[in-house]
Amino acid sequence: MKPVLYSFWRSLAAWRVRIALNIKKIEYDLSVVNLLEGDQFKDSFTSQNPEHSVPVLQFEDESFAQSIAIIEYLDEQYEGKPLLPTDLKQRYLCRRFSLVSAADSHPVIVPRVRRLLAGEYGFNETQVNEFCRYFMKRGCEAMEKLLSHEEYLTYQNLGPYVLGRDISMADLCLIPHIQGARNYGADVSVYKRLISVESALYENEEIERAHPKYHPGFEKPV
Ligand SMILES: N[C@@H](CCC(=O)N[C@@H](CS)C(=O)NCC(=O)O)C(=O)O
Repeated sequence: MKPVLYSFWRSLAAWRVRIALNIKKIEYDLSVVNLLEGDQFKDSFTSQNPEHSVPVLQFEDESFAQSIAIIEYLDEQYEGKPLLPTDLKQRYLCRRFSLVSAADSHPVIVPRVRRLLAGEYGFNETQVNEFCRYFMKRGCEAMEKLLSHEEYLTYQNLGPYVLGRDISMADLCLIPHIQGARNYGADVSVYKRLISVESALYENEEIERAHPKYHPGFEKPV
């Protein structure tokens, strides 16, 4: 039986996991959780994830949540292309880069934060979008700078991805982050290193296929 990924087209965290599943060649079914219509609060979903968030990856009677934890689980459980490097220093660099988006920028732009800003603190739509753009740009700036640090440059010189020759979890975090920044109106063309890695990544079918434009319910961001 195929696993089921609970996902939403706009979710950056679910996007990371779709790429991971594609790279590991794990076939899955998609179940759409419409975060803008409050599907994450339905009892049927809350029993899967009390955090009311996607992604959730369900294997028969076991459910997994938290994109980074899921990616690491898939990497340890499944053969095929690795999602994290085996070298310990490189693994650290991979996690460090990933967490710039997954731990420090993305968590403050999710629907629950946007709802709180608008509902409790009186932010209008423009202010909410400015807030999100600020944090997504901060993430881009940090990632761009990291890529020019010597420890990342050593690997960058070997290939087109964050850690050189092989796609890793760091790339799985970079792809959604850049698009998320664009969605909030950030001019990402200034992040030359990020854009160069992003272009190289989209040449891979596993990456292209995970794009939200192929996700049921996709709406082009305005
Ligand atoms: N740290 C979590 C973040 C999960 C998360 O917040 N997902 C967002 C979509 S990207 C969500 O479902 N939000 C629902 C809400 O905020 O109401 C992960 O990486 O999986």
